[in-house]
Amino acid sequence: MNDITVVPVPARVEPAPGVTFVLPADGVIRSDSASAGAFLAGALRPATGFALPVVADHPAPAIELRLVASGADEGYELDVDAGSVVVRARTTAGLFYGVQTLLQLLPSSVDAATVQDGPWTVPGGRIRDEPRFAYRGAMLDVSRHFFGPEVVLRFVDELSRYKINFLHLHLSDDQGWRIAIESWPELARSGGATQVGGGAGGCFSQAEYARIVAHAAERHVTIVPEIDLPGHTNAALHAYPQLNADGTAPPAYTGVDVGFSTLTVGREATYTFVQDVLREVAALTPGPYLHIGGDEAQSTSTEDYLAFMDRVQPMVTALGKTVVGWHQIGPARREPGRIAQYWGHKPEPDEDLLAAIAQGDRILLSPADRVYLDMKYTVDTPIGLDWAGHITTRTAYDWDPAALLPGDADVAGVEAPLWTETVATAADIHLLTFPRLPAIAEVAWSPQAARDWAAFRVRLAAHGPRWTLRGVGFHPDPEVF
Ligand code: TNX
Repeated sequence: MNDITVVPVPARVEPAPGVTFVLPADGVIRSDSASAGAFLAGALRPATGFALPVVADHPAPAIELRLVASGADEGYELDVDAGSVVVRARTTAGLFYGVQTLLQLLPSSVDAATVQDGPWTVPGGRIRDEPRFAYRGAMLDVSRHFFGPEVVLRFVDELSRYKINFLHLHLSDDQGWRIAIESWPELARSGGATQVGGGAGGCFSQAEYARIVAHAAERHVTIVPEIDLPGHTNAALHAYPQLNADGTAPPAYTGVDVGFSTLTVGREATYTFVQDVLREVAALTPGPYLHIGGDEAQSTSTEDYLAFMDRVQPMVTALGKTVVGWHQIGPARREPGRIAQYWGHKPEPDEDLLAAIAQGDRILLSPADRVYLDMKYTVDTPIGLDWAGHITTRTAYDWDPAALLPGDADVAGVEAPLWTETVATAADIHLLTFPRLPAIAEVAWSPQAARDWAAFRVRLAAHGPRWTLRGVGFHPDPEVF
């Protein structure tokens, strides 16, 4: 295990020099979790061509997934000797992460979709691993450009390989509404019919959203839906004239400006609308969080903003969910457990962030100059923005989440947002996401003391061939490859 290329790097690795496990063609997987066993077998069968039956009981299994009584929430132990591989974890999430590590210990050809030559070797030794942060997230903006369920499912597959456990979907913005709401059907029909540049847009049906939630859950990824309020609401205002103070719907918006739209804080219709939307979205979402945006409400007065949030945040709590908002929500009276998502990029402390910290919010770190996946890598990147600077893979990797905020901040974790003003295709998503997202996954998962750029870039480079086998394009960052 000396030269293993696992990303994120495990907390502890003890190599057993000279010891190698070779997966036998007639190997059996014994698993205490049917889902974890099936997932592992499903990942191994295409490239190995082996049958790899999954059973609950076997005297000499090649690979064993064992649920045990102790261990961290998402932690696991992986023991590899000449005769067997054993993963031990207290939770099925832990088993899943052990399985992801095991897949990365096998030759990269294991990621091929068709049968390849072995031998299917795993270096001997022991790994003991657990995450640094409980929240390890990515965000996809499906509003500026719409991406259908298949693209999102593939995105989830890739995230989960790097032990990312939350996918935040930015489901509404000025340019498009992306989740069908049965009580307000024009949101999907008319609010969803546009996107940046004037394309046809689209909108998830509730069944499609539920399919994304279920597919993600199988990979231990929790969906965090965002309905951005009270700004970023032109698509809703366009769909429903009665949400507008003068009763007139604004035209659809296909540009990339921000800050021009707002719900009308003094109108009752606004709260009927918000309540209905949050109720339906909460009912479709098994995860604990409902993200209500709150950013860039530049057309809402401060007084109106606070009044709006005073009314809307308790709705989220009453629906049994925990409020998440962009850090501008900081001055608004908090609900229990609230998370404020920090997306600043300036060295000086942000007043809204400080208000959130002072109220005791948990802080989710999305510093725009480190983890905004929509920033260009360099001036030559063909798509992307640059308002927070250029972000090379090294910039995304080389920082410590504990050192970013004042010492009393309660850091929930790290999330990398991909805004899609300039992102129109799955290939565009891949270009901006790889290799930066795996770098950020390591920031969120691995202990700071186990991380170091020089070693990381070597491990990361080994993933290029795997992405190619899986049909994932990536930026060939010259500092890595
Ligand atoms: C800021 S980050 C925004 C988004 C844009 C993004 C582009 C945040 C909460 N708001 O509306 O898409 O910049 O990088």
